[in-house]
Amino acid sequence: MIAGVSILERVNGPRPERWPAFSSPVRSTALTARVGRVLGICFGICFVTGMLSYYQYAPWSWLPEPASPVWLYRFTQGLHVATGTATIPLLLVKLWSVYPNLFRWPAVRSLKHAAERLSVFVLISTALVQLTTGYLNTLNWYPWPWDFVSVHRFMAYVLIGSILLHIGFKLPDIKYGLEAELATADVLTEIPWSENPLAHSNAGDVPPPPTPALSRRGVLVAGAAGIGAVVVTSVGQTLTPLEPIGLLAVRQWTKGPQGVPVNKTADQAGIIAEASSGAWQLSVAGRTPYVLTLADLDELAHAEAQLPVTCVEGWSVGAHWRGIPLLEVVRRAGGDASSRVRVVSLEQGLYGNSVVVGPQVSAALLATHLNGERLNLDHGYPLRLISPNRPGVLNTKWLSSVEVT
Ligand SMILES: Nc1nc2c(c(=O)[nH]1)N[C@H]1C(S)=C(S)[C@@H](COP(=O)(O)O)O[C@H]1N2
Ligand SMILES: [Mo]
Repeated sequence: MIAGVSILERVNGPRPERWPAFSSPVRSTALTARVGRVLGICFGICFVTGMLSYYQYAPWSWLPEPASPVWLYRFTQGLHVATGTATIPLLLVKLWSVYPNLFRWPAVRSLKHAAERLSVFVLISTALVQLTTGYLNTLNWYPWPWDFVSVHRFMAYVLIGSILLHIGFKLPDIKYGLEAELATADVLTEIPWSENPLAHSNAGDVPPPPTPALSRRGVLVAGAAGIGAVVVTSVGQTLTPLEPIGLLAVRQWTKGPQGVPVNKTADQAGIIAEASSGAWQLSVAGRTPYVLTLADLDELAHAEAQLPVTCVEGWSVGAHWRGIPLLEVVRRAGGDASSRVRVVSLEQGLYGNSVVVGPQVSAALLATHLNGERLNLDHGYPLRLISPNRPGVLNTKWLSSVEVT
């Protein structure tokens, strides 16, 4: 204490007029800053992996996505969904650690403070919407009228911008909080609050109740356990050995034909009659157009590959494929490895076609067999595209034609 000014007042400035009437000894800048650091890292990973995923939908022509390592997208998208899921409980802990600030009075103390509050408001509201809708998306549930993909992307920019602003505003607090040691409640009750440098509480310098409570470490451990539980029970949808405990894993390899989950069934796509017809043909357009019949497929399907199916929604599973190298089909049409190839499904609409360029042209298969069996109708019988290091949504099922340009 220097002339009646507490450490807190020196760090925080003079006391506001009214303080919240509740507090917890566990809340502190030290806790908030540590949780915030992990949260920031998760948001960062989620943002970068999300942008990588968007890139797959519209790569620049001079920078097509590489075909190897084949598992790269599986890794980045699994990470995207796992960090996004972990962020939900993390954000709740972070909000809990600071929410008494909402009740401080006066609510706005300066122009800078008003700007800071506004950026926090944007940050929290965007984060809550982004995380909830993102999580519902992994459940394959879209209970809203807007286009998920573009809104998710737009909100990601707003979110990352407001996070950077928030970090900028809070830099002194962050620095202080990370340098301050995490104390236990016992320590806090032994030292008079006003003299305890660790008592730099976000809730204001209200003395904590003198009762022993959960320690700050306890909060961290409980938070980590909660996050761990959420992640471990959902990540089985991509880390397949964890599938048996995948309580929150929506798609599981054991719950689909041929050991691979199905996103859209042949019935849902409305193509059962056409796809299972004996008169099915693949028409190949190019300098030398031709058609392939069911019998031709059997003759040509000699290539094998181990390639994962990776859904943007976060599930993925490794699979063994047999089929015709796409490049062979392209060459026969007069194209080569530098051709631009459009693969079209019997199913019309959003996911009914996929463009293959760059290294993918030489790496992709037109698959007839999955895990040792002829393709199940739900997996794209009689012929589907399967390409490495790409979102599942680009691996069109139930092909009807291939266009080589
Ligand atoms: N024609 C067509 N192909 C499609 C889809 C689709 O809806 N229609 N879904 C895609 C999506 S989102 C994924 S994740 C993969 C999943 O393949 P699977 O259903 O064989 O597991 O198929 C892709 N191919
Ligand atoms: Mo998907």
